[in-house]
Amino acid sequence: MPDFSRYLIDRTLIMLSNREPYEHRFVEGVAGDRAIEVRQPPGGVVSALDPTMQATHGVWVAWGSGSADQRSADAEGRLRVPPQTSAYTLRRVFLEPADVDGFYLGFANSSLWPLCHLLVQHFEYRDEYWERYQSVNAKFANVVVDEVRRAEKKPIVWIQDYHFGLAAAMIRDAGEPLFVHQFWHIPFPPADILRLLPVGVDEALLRGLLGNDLIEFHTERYALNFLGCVAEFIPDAEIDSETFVVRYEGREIEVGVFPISIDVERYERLAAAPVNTALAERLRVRYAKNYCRLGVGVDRVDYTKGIPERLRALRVLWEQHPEMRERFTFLLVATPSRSEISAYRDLEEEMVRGVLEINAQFRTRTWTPIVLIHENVSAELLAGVYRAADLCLVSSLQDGMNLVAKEFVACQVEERGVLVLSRFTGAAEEIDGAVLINPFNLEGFVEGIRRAVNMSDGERKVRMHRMRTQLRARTIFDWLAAILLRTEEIIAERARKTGAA
Ligand code: ADQ
Repeated sequence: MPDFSRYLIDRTLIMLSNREPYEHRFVEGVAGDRAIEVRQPPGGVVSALDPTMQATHGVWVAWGSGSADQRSADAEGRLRVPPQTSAYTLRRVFLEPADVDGFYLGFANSSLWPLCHLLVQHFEYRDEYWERYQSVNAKFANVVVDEVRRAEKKPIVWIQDYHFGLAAAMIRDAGEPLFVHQFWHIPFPPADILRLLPVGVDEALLRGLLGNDLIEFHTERYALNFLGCVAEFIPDAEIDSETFVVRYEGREIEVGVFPISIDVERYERLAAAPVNTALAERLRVRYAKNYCRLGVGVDRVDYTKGIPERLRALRVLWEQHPEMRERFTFLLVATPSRSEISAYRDLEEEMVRGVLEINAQFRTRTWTPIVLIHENVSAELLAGVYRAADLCLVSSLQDGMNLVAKEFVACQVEERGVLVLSRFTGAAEEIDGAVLINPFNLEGFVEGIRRAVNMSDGERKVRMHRMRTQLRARTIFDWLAAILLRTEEIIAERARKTGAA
């Protein structure tokens, strides 16, 4: 990991995200008493940003979602983390159940999430959602402004994701001198989709984002979509399409492309650990014996991930190509997600039903086509699963980046696996060496799986080796360094300009 303390030397970094880096929960003790447990929620982004915060001693503002979060913080929701080293401040913001419903489950995940993924059939809008999104954004923005005022050094605010589309402008309105930037982790939709929001809501969201000095996306496609939306809805903004700079309210806002990645070394290390060498061996003995190939899929159960489409392709594969029966087993590791939303519950049911039906249709005495592990498994275990696999199926209908694809590549220490990757992921625009598929094109998808199953050992190795070399050159720490460097450059360029003026 690079030394991040060389960035932000004379700055205080104030991070804003919905998920917090440390969560306190009440757990049942052995004697039936209640104990408090602290844990770091899983996910690559938090685990990459946490060391940066530790190195730069900033403040992280986030929703205090754990059952013992309030108990573990002071009256203002502040505490020092990580528990062992107290390197930086976590400032928790507590939400009412109605806030969680309207802001998080409502506008963020039932309105914006489907729109950004172009899956308009799941789009649901209510005024109540929008009102809560505004009030919760204002609540977080006020807390950030409070931290800005307390900061010992000049503040840089870094906002994560689509939960806080309005926060940048709200923070700027407080009038403090600061630099604000925001990473948008999911796709950004074209104007024709954004306008499914009521008139005025689309515009308010864009004006909120234009409160930033820099807005970061994974791919140029999303950056161009954002600029297209600004061109259509914000007549008083002027766009320089060469430099991706927007001039608005007397300021310049830069739109940048920074594809996210993973902690490659960590996944390589996990995959190569003796315990995973043994696990991969056991999985292969069990599911990939006698020339049988093992495929894997690893997903949060979300309608953007194309799980029913993948199951349909597998069914057709085994139906139309009987020689694939007993030659190819698929391990599906799927963790439930956002189960409060009915579309997600329906999808869980559809997935489980689909697996049962396929297994009933094709199972033999010695072979089960699909093995479903229906839970959240540890990164350690995932690494073993990725290592054991001959192919990984990523079938997202739309996906900002897709970290599963990169994790699979990192864990393929024997360079045997084939990545079958939806062309609608950000990863597909970056990774060179995958078998690209379109999950909406059933025949093409089936053909892609067949190609991966039948691919020669030589071609597998060449492709995987190429992907691994690319991935090592672009880790999550390179992503982070590129963003921190660009913010420093913009700040320096501005200082020069104002100095010259
Ligand atoms: P997500 O939609 O959550 O993130 P993704 O990039 O696929 O999507 O990451 C999912 C993470 O969850 C991976 O680290 C994976 O290992 C883990 N995971 C999935 N299923 C799991 C299981 N059953 N058990 C344990 N862990 C599991 C959003 C955007 C993405 C973007 C990321 C980062 O939607 O497009 O890549 O942010 O910017």
